[in-house]
Amino acid sequence: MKLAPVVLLLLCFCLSSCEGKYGKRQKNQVTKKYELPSAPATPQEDLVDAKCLLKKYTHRSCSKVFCQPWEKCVDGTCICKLPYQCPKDGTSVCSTNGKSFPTYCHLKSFECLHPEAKFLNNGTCTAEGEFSVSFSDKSSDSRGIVTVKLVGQDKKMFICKNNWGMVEANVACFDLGFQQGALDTQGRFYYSEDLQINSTECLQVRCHGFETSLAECAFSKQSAPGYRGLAGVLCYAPDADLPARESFRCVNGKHVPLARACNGVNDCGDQSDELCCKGCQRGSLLCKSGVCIPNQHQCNGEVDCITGEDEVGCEGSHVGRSASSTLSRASQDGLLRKGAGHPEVQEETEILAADMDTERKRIKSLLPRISCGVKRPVHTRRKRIVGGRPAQAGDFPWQVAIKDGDKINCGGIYIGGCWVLTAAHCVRPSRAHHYQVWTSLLDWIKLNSNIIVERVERVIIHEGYNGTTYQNDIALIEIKKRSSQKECVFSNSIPACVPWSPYLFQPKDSCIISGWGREKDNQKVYSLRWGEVNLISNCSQFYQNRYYEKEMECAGTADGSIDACKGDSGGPLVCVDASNVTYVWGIVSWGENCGKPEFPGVYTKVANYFDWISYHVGRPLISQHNI
Ligand code: 4AZ
Repeated sequence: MKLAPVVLLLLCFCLSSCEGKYGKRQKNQVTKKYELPSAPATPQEDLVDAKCLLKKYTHRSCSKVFCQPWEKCVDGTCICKLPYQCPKDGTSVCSTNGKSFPTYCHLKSFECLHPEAKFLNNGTCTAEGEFSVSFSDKSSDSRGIVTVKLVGQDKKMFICKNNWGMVEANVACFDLGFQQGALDTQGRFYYSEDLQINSTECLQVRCHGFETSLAECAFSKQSAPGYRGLAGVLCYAPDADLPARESFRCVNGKHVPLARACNGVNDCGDQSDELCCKGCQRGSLLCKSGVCIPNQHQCNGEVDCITGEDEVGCEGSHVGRSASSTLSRASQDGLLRKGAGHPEVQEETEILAADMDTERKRIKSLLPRISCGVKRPVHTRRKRIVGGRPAQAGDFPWQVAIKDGDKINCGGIYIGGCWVLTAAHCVRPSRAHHYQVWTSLLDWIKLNSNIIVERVERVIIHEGYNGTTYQNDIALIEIKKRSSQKECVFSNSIPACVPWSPYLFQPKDSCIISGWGREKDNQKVYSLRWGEVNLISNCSQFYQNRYYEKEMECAGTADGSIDACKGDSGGPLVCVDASNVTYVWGIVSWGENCGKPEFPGVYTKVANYFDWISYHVGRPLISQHNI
């Protein structure tokens, strides 16, 4: 596969006001600071979560968004994969600087590792007469009508205004070396005589936002509606005139009008205007994680919200899907196709370029995936802890019991491989050989036949565990392998997924606790019981100076009727996402009494310990996305 066919020219026809004002290839730009106004609040300001903005999230913050297939999520940031970590399967591509790569993933991985190399123009590949990409550096300014040139052809082509938005404009400016992308897609552009806008055709371009060159976007030819229908762009320069008020300061230093924050469009270029939202403007959808995505991304066959809800209930609706699949077929054929454009566009169109967005999705589908949090389809009779209900076989396939000598004193959660998660206050490394891990146990008076008893290899307690405050109340149990086996076989168990982001679930979400712990009146319980509790925000009000927001989670019911109690410790608080995937959101840790509404149960917030867990068990075992 070859990259798209363009030489991009940004032609500037300026009034005196823009002469010499904007530099190109801006690297470390210094910008004037326009902070969010403190008062009065505008409607857009109400949509933005100011506390969240302090965390400076961008398109590379994998607690808010998925990483690209050529990146992996490490410590909350998408970092570049090495090229060998890309799937091998694919077609070779020629980059904008003439370098040949075995696949598009290899190209993007290289570009991610060496962003400066894009402008070196040191390669030799030219995509063998089909389409190749190069870049003209004639322009010395930052605004103009965008034109592209097919390699091997003299004719310049214009971009249609139709479908030209900030996402495309940002890509055009990145292509030209403006690191902060575009300031605007509109503007008064002046047309030189020698531009010869007499073409009857323009190119409609469609980008996704991850591209750094227009050549990676999808192009289709359309009949041109005159020069007013042609796309222009004003690339962002640090001294661009913007009113100090009513502007949003992007993490990359660019300022965009506040009216464009939380509208689903990545105006900043680093997505920082869409990642800290309490609500979204019309035309966009609010993910539970506080991210606004464009409506077109809903039900497009690709999950955009880390919480998964944009692809739920999509049967029969295919918003935005048909366009990309049409383009993909064209690109895979390597053909110019007549009449196969976007369905909303009536004109006859001609597909010109390989569709790298489709290629990106294909690469994504080839990445290894782990299996966790999805139960086998058993017919569970919802037959119906403190106030809980009895569990049926297969209801909690991640639940284990930890036996110390004769007594079951704690629960645990199977997370895959040889690993069980529990509370630090449940176990001691020196007693490892005394422990047994029981799986599939339902009732420890009437033992079921499929119970498997495992011995313990070692116990790892969090180094920050404090037995007085219950901070970092988390531990890992490594199960002993059977002498004949290389792996641990938890044949009846299914691992719960380990949450990689604190934004996967929110206060008021309903989650489930399970265990063999005591009833409210301290009555002993022999069968596994479960109950539904809600995540509770602001738990310091119940446990002043004892509750640590970042490390702990509170959950309960308004009347306190359902709660964890003595003996449930170390067991799971699980939450299920929109795609029906179960996560171990908490570990039963502590609480004042049991079943009192003014004292909810306190849980270790597992998402806070993703990196600690992955350090011990290995990232590939628990990483659901982009290992
Ligand atoms: C315990 O002693 C315990 N109500 C666990 C959870 C709670 C209280 C006590 C929460 O293991």
